[in-house]
Amino acid sequence: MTEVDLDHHRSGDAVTAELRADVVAGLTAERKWLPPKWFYDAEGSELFEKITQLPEYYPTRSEREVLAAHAGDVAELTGAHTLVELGSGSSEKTRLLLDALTAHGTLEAFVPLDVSESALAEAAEAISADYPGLTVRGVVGDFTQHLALLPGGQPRVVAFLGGTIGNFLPAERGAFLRSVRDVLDEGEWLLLGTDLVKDAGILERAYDDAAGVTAEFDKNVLRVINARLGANFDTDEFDHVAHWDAENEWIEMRLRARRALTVEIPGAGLTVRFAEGEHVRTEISAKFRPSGVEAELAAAGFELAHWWTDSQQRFGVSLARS
Ligand code: AVJ
Repeated sequence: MTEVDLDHHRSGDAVTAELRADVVAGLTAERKWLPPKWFYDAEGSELFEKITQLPEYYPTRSEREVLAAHAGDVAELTGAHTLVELGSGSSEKTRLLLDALTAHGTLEAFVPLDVSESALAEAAEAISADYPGLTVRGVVGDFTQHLALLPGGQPRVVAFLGGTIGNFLPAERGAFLRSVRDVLDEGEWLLLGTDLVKDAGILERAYDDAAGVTAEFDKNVLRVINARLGANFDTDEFDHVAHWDAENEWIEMRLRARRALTVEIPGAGLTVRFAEGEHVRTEISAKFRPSGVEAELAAAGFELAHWWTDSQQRFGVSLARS
């Protein structure tokens, strides 16, 4: 298979330092929390790929339905020369966009960006092999920090799919959309996937599947802390919880201590105590309403050009112009 060079925006030591800072901030807080980006080491990225195939986890299938129906529209409307994908993971659904943009004849470069080097390398190599003539430039990085130098000829489409924007808190969301707008020139595009508000049972099952894959994915953050910071979390001492917060309209994933525990995290210089039943918030996954998406895009300086949903109205995709 072809080797694709990846750009690295930070060293392994810098990543560990960042994890240390997040662990200190999150696990010494009154209400403990950890940022969801730490799920995605090689094993976590694989677990997420398994999640996307679970019967209960509809977002991937619903978004794929939208992209299958409208990738051609995206190609025609944007005439993109570069497709940038933030949080690209396996870039599996992205092939629908690459196919349409290739057929349209304008596409020159694909720039996937992800925190997981293993997922990125695999995706970049497979796509490079399958799309001869396409320049593939993978970037290992964090989409909240490494947007400044998005390479590639204009116009660019920045795709942020899967509903990952829902992992931000509302205030962070605005700042993030603004930061994307700031690196784009006028007339460039954002393609944004947003999971939609729906029945609480459907949502909770999507984040707490019967086979227990999401529970393993959730607990993977503890394995990452063990590996990078020499901690002694025992994942069997925690239960996975998926709670629909109807007021905030987000799913909250938590790890709940089964009993009172003390955990040593030498790499962060911490001893952390958990009361029985105490939880760590590991992810929020906000769900959206169409009017809210449009308003948030407008507040960040984007104009909504198109809004598409799947046949069951579960997932929305916006094409917005800067
Ligand atoms: C990859 C962030 C979109 O929030 O639905 C899946 C991650 N968490 N199951 C999501 C996830 C639990 C997922 N995103």
